[in-house]
Amino acid sequence: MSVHAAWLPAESFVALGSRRVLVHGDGVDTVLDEVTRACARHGGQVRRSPCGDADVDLVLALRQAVPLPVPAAQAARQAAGEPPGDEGFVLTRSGDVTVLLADTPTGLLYGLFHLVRLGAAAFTVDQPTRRHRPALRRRMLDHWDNVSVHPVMGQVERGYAGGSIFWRDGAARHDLARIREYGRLLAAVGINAISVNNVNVGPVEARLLTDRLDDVAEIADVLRPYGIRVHLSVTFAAPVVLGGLPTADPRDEQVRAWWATTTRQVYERIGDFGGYVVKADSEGQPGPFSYGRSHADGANLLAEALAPHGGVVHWRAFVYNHHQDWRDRSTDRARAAYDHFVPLDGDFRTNVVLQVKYGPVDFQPREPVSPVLAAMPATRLAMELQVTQEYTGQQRHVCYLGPWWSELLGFRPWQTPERTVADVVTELVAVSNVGDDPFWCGHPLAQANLYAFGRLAWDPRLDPTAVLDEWIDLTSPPGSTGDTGRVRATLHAIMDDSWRTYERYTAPLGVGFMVDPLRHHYGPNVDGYEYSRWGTYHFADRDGVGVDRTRATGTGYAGQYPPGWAQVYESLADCPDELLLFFHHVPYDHVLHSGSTVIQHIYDTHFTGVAQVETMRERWRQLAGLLDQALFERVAERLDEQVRSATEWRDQINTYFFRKSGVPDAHGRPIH
Ligand code: BDP
Repeated sequence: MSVHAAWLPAESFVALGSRRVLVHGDGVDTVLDEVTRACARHGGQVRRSPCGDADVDLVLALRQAVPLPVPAAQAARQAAGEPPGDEGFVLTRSGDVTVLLADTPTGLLYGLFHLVRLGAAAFTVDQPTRRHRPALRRRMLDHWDNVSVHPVMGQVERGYAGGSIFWRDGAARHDLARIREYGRLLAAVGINAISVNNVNVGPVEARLLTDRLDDVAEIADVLRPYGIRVHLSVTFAAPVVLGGLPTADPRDEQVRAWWATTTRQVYERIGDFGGYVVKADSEGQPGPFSYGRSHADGANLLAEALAPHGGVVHWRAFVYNHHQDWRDRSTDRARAAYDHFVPLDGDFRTNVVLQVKYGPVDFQPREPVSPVLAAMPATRLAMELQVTQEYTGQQRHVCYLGPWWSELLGFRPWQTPERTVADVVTELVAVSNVGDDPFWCGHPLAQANLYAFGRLAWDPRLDPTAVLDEWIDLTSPPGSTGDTGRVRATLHAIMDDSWRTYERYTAPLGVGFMVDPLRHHYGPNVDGYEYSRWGTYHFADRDGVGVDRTRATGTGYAGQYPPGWAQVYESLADCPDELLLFFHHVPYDHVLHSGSTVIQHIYDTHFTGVAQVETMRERWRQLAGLLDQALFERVAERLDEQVRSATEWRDQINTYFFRKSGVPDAHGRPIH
């Protein structure tokens, strides 16, 4: 089976490729290559300036390049005003000419893909001069790809789309065509950084920093033309495991010298290398705690080595004790990131980016926004999302996450209209969902999550439903053969609300987890983590369920928020229903804002959730014959599994809570 074009099939270039296009400026080879291919296919003409002929439909030009050959482009330059910046572009249309100006080749490439999104409208509708710029400066994907196959986690940790596109069985794949195609897809949604190996760094992966650096350089060379910089996950113990030093203590002079030299060598090979990603003192990874040092000491050590070369260190805030005593209720994993990092605010060097998971626990389908994001004004912050669907159905379930991310980005920590999470963070990072699967993401519809991540990182205020529409339009959808109106309506009906549907049939009211540890977080196991040391509990008994995180009687976690939210979350009367069990332990007959009791809500949402998945499957079946057959079958088969799995969730959750509470369903549906 060939690799699917995802959101850049040749057809999406029709409007652009059938015009007379002038490309102007130096170093714009990627744009030129895209335009040349599009025109060759769709009958247009490409010109490269300088050329005397001003008779064109579209000008793509670097703003500073002189002379601008076409009067319309000169006028556009005058009208453009302030420079669009490193990655921005200015689009305008006057008379019969569409003009796109940028300051850099990458800005021009982003502009070109913007034109592809606009399609025919870019050439028919008068566009007022408009400057486009990304809201966030770095938009990054972390690949949790192992070079060597990990005995438990496989080639890609939490990967559900086949093997890695970079590595196979301990070596680089050198599949440069595939990596190039990936670079195109990412550039088309504005992603400008990737990290190419797992945050849990094994012995082979550690060597990417030193004797295996050529493999990283090869990837960087292929992605550079698409404006993407490559980063590496490194182990904090590198000076010991690679350098043969007796210690990795951040205050040790030899350790500092080792990082400085090693980093210099990286930059000699990869001049635009992005920097390091570090998971330290977390889930068994080494870190500064072993030497009695703080995470600021640890992060600053690497930042100091990277600073002369313009690199950054992404230091992950996912630090907690995974050997807790479940019987001791005074510890709470949700508190950990704040407790570890907030006291260090102001101590990090300016090229440290603290990478904070969106919620305080671990990529759950519903969690409150991490309070760390509102508590470190003197630190550069990135919010970390999970595009790979570890806890949201593992790319066997349809779960469009755009609405969830949009909610997280729009959260207002101080309850004032002007400052959202998107205003506080300087970047957005996500764990990738891509593998060597022909549809890229295992589930063809999971491509929409990758697409939405990039688009929301570029502009967090975009409406996620409109973003989905863009994706449908550009993919048409992947492999569709006709009746796009019907296909579009059906995809919206299936996907728009699919995250909330997933939430309905899984763990209720924000309590989280309840996933099966043995099946790697897939499917239900209500008590799967209840008596383990990982620190994710629901405390269900015959009287009630939920975690008391109030200051008065619970773990005090709610007190980590600015006063407004602390009050809302602590108050049983005000706490939003969807987070009730995250913050409170309540009896089963507690009445929600919705008017339902907790127990009846559990039953109702689980029955509704499954019915909705059955409807999704029905809707999909009605598209038979309208889509590429392989794609149709892939989705159909996954929807069968989603129905099976959702039913399993419903039955286990409902039965569990019926047996604990003894309260029957008000509507008499079968629960055993
Ligand atoms: C957890 C995953 C684990 C990751 C960890 C992390 O289960 O595989 O290593 O996150 O973010 O959710 O480091």
